[in-house]
Amino acid sequence: MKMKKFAVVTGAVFMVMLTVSVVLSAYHHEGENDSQHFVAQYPDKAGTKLDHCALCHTGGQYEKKTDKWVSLGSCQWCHYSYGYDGSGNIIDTLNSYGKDYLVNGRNQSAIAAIADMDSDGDGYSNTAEITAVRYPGNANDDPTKVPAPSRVYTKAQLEAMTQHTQFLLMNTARSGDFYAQYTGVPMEDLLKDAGILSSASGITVFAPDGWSDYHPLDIDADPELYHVNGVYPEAYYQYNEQADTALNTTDGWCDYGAPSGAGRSHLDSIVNANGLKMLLAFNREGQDLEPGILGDDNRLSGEGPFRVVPPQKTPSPPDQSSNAANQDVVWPYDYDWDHNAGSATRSATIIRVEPLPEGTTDIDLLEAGWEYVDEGKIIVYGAIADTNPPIPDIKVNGQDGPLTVSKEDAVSVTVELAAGSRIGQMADWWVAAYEPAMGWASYVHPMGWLMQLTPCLQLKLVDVSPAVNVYSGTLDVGMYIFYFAVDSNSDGNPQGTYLDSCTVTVQ
Ligand SMILES: [Ca+2]
Ligand SMILES: [Ca+2]
Ligand SMILES: [Ca+2]
Ligand SMILES: [Ca+2]
Repeated sequence: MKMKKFAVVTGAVFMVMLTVSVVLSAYHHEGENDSQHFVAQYPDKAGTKLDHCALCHTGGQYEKKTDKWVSLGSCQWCHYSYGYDGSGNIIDTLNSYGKDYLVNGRNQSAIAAIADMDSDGDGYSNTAEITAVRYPGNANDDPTKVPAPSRVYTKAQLEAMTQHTQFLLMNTARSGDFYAQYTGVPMEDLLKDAGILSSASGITVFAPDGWSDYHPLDIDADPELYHVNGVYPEAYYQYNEQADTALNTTDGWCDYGAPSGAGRSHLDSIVNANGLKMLLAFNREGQDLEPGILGDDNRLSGEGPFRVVPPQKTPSPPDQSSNAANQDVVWPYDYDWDHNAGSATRSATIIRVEPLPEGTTDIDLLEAGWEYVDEGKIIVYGAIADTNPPIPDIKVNGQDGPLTVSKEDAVSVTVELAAGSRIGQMADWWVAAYEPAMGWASYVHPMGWLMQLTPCLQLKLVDVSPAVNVYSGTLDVGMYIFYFAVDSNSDGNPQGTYLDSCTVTVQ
């Protein structure tokens, strides 16, 4: 089974009940009481990221082809491994918290009974994690991490950016195909605007119906992975009367009726200024994309306000739907043809830039966001610039340095920290000095100065203000560099992720 098929497969067992008015929680299955049990026990956690399948269900990977693994979020993984017909084993989809809940009776009492356990073994009790809105069944999420940097874009902001328009084939595997002209912002440009980090490797796009799709930044050999950066191959317009739904109403499969297709003939070159790109589109044929709505049948109708539009990596004609009975046609369904529309996420509201920076966790919006569909917003988070990073400040005698003092002069070293976005993140704290003849010395709380490089503290980051004195006295002749740094981890090794220094020459 291929990942792209989840977009269109729906079934009776996993009917999803959603209302547009529900802001964040939004993904509860009809006839299922587990979320109610959780919210009854933790009423203030309604609508948070914990009020979601991912509380008890795990994500997973499946081998799409030899040595090619595809990662799925909790919703897709459950549907993949349990199946829409419920033929799989539901227990395989549970995380450690979900298993504890099941074993203890799968009711509200079970939620209470497992409160003091540490289901995922990350050192924090289930209650401590839930209180901090961290997943009790995911050891990679815990109260010592802070939400990753994020940036919300409104439609007006995107429209103010340099726009790109392209005409292309949207080839589906099992629905109808069509040619269309989309306008939007190239995904590559949007990520640059968000301050994408050099450590980033790809993005995962989420829609509020639980759909997600991964895109690497750079071109990948896997034909189903559509890359973010650069241009895609140019294509020819592929017209055939048998395929044309306007002429063949019985089993035609391609809609050639878009205004942007007028006047084109079979095998005409499709020319797009600046080429074909992965687009975050908000406009089709000059019209705003129609916002997505989830129908009673669990089908998303509409594609807006934002849709990811990846061109074909290997241009092909539109092929017949795999569902069509009549495959004796000019372009029958071909599994190996490029079905780019299957990775064209509709109603995208969240773009996670992978991997999350060290010390951070998912923001409290994952796999949610109907509100954003209504408001015309999209959030980009993860490996992007932090606009509010920690700012350590070290001063000698009230100065940032460099400065020169006499060996008879009293020297006072003070530190101050604005924790910024990392407030609450567990960190190594470093207060250290280096002098070539002396080597390293560290201020280690509460002992004082030691002649080695040792963390001052391992503690969650907090604001330190007003400044705290860490050294008072004279210094021998030499050239000292005093450092104050905090890390994005607490591994006991110095990274100096956020660092300030002050140089003092003692004569
Ligand atoms: Ca835990
Ligand atoms: Ca955890
Ligand atoms: Ca097709
Ligand atoms: Ca460290």
